[in-house]
Amino acid sequence: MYSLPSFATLGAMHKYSIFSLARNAMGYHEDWTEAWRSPAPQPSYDVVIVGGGGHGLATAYYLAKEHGVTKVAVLEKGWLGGGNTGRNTTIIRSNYLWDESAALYEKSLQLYEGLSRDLNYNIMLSQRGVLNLAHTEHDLKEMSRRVHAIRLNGIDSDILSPAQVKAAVPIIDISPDARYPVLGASLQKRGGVARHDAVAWGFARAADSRGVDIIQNCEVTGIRRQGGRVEGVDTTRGFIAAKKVGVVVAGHASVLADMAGLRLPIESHPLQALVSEPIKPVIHTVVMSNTVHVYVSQSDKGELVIGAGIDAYTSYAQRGSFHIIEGQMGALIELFPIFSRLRMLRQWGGIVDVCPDASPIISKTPVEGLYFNCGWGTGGFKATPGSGWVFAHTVANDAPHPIAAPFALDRFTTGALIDEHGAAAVAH
Ligand code: FAD
Ligand code: PYC
Repeated sequence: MYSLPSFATLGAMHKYSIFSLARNAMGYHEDWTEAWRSPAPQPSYDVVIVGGGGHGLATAYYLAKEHGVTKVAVLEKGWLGGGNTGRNTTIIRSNYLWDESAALYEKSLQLYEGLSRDLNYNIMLSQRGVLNLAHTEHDLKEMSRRVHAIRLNGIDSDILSPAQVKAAVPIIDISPDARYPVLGASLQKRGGVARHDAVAWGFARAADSRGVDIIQNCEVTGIRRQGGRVEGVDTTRGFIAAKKVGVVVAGHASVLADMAGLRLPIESHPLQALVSEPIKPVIHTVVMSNTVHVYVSQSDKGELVIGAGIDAYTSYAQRGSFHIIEGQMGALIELFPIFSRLRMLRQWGGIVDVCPDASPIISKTPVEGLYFNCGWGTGGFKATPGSGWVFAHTVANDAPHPIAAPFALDRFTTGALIDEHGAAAVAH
């Protein structure tokens, strides 16, 4: 049977932990094994991936694992995951409207479900469910259409009554005279959150162990082409030749496309988020409302993670405007009056590249050997493994993976757009 430790034992344990903390702080950690190497760039590679976010690292990992392509470098201008991968609010789900998107995002969710084991790295996937609220009759009809379409694709999706929403989230205000009355919600139970940096670090470590060179502080400043073919990239660490170049730079896809003489149908916008001071667990699922432009979940540290839609103007500044925060906090407090006295801790922004149909581009380009994976807008974290999986196939085979084929650039000339504005769940 467990017996309580004596005061003397507690004192000794306390001293031990202070000693151990001090020892680690003073340099004991110096002998830790690196999670990945930091090699100097080689003169040439079979594949150079530009962008060391989750998508670029996942692409490199699956190139090595699934296609045996290991002479690969990932070039990152800053630090791994310092772009949108480390700035997002970590929501994962696959409740998209159209068949093409369902296949892509569901593949990704399934990869997420086995990712900690595959990478041997805990990405802290928490399938706590994602609720999308309906506030009007129109929302209810739209929600019902979506839930049926999602189910027809074999993906889990349920409709909840206001009472069921209240049971799932007791602190929400569902009174009929509320400013934004809750008339119902859709729920994807398999949706949830994962630790964003862990996803980047897990992919980085696993790619490195298969021979991929991960090179940080290496900005690509030019894409060289000879005639119709890519030759390599100019970087702040010199020219690097490559048979193939995959560009995966989230908010800077147009900048990189310009280097190759291409134009993409993309607008770049700030998207911001913020967290509150930590509090005891009060919200056990993810709650989103597209109508009022706010969503919230609670982190393992207890902070509320809160976001809104994009800032509507185009910009490369990684911050957002105050009026968006004001609107999102107003909406949050209408839905959750209990949060009215909560203090906010910090706010940040990222740049999201948005296509006219709110769907990504995963594509070959008119330049032979040059590929783009971009335009994930506000919703690419959930797609990280799936995006890497299909893009690795596209790059390795110089032909789109069947799941990626509908997301090629030619849809902007054929008109076969995949309009997912509604599924974005945050306005863009
Ligand atoms: P990034 O992580 O941005 O990686 C691209 C990398 O390219 C960057 O590290 C950058 O430094 C590098 N780079 C750029 N230019 C160069 C260059 N010239 N040379 C070398 N490297 C370069 N999605 C969801 O699914 N769920 C969410 O809850 C969610 N919330 C979000 C909240 C916010 C506030 C933001 C900003 C985004 C959110 N997203 C969400 C979207 C999601 O974060 C992105 O779609 C996704 O992380 C993109 O991953 P990535 O690897 O393509 O991009
Ligand atoms: O795509 O689920 C999403 C999302 C949530 C917040 C930002 N994007």
